[in-house]
Amino acid sequence: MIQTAVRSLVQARQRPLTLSLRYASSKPHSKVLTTETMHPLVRQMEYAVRGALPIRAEALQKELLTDKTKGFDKVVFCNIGNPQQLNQKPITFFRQVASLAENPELLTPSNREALLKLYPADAIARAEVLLKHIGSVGAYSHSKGIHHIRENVAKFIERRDGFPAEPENIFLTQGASSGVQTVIQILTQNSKSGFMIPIPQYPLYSATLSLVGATPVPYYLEESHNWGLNVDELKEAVHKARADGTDVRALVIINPGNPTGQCLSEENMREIIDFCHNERLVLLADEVYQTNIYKPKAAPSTASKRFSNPWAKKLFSFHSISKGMIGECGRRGGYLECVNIDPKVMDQLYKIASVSLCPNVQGQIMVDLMTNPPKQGDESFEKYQGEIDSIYQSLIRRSNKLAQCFNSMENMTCNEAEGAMYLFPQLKIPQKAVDAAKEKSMAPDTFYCMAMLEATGVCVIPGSGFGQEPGTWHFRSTFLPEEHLFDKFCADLKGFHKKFMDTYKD
Ligand code: DCS
Repeated sequence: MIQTAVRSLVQARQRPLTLSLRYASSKPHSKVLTTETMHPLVRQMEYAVRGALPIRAEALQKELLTDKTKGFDKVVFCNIGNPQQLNQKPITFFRQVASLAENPELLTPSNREALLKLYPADAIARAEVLLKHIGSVGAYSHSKGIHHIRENVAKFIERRDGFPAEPENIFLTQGASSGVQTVIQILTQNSKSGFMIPIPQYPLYSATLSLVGATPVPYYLEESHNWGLNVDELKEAVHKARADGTDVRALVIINPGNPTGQCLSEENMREIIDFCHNERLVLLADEVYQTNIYKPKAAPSTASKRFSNPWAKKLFSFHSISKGMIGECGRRGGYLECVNIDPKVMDQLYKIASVSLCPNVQGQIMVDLMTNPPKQGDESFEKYQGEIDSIYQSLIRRSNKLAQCFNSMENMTCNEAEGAMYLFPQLKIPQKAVDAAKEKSMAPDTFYCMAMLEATGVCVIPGSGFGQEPGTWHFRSTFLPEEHLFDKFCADLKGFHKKFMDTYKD
């Protein structure tokens, strides 16, 4: 009796399974997910920093394990601003605190004597304070990020700009990228929603706009004025787009610029704020390179001026642990500050942040350290400051050296970097090379960069990935290869360039 009941129960449970199997087998070749049936906006999206060139570079890296005949033994990834990939050393104090937070066992009183032989007392104290507020780094935090760290970010903004900032208006994010993506998402009402973006631009913007189906409204930076931003160009771009029916609602400013490296003067910044106010635009200020400033247009006292409260009217500003002298790209930390944003929209932002639960906690710890580093008089201050200065000075030397190298080449001109981590030289590509590129169905700048990669192992990104004036050709290279390898790096680029130009001479 019991056996019969069990059998009929089992049969009842099996029935839907048998049915679904039969259904699946009646359509053996129809795949549910193909590139034809996937989301078309995802398929169309492009992101050059990890596009065709880096994909070939990764394959090349594998080939180099067995093929020793290429004339170089490694790929140099200058396609991405990823300093620690090219052996930049992490800031010691930051890693000390992070490692203690990761392994709180080390902080137990019985270990203290041994611990003090390995860690300075201020790193131990910082880790203890952080853990008091965090609990465990393995736990979800508040969706906006740990309140104590947001307080430290607010104090940092206040010290930097001289105006109060509100921890409640700050969201800690997974790098600046996720903050940018969220803000673009909430500003996009429909496909007519327009975002002014610089050309050239960092393709996070074009990629995200194409993902959400919004309309990019390009404005061009002036290469002949060291990639400066002319407000008349902004006015022309917004009026033209509105006349074409685009609902332009935001302006993206990248300062210092990527890929162009320019720094805005304070006067320029004020003009931009007035422009946003007059045109009813929300300002998206991407300031991830705010400490990578080498030759600012502004006087030194105002060079550190950032878009902030109460200067800017409606503003989202982004910062990151990936850049500066920190370069902790892989930890994915950053913050988004919202200034004068409607409280109900802030609630919606909080709702979106909650869907992802929280930014990763180790990234949040790095944001704490970036915004609240050792101070004068602290045990770790000198070492910290020494490490920051040494990376900073080396970046200046390397950027100058690479700019000189590019400017010494035939058919190439390059503006010096006022900031950031990149150079964006312009190339005159001979007609023969343009024809050869066409035969391979490549843009001429991609053809040049591919030839450089195959000849030297150096991976850079063609200008078409960032946008450029039609008819001009560029590429972007970081100046992050290690300083002791830099002369060889420059010599390899020069050698390649000469051969390329000789091969395709008109
Ligand atoms: N904004 C700008 C201007 C950037 O250059 C980058 C990264 C980001 C935001 C996002 O960085 P995080 O998400 O890591 O904070 N720059 C990419 C680039 O061009 N090279 O490296 C990464």
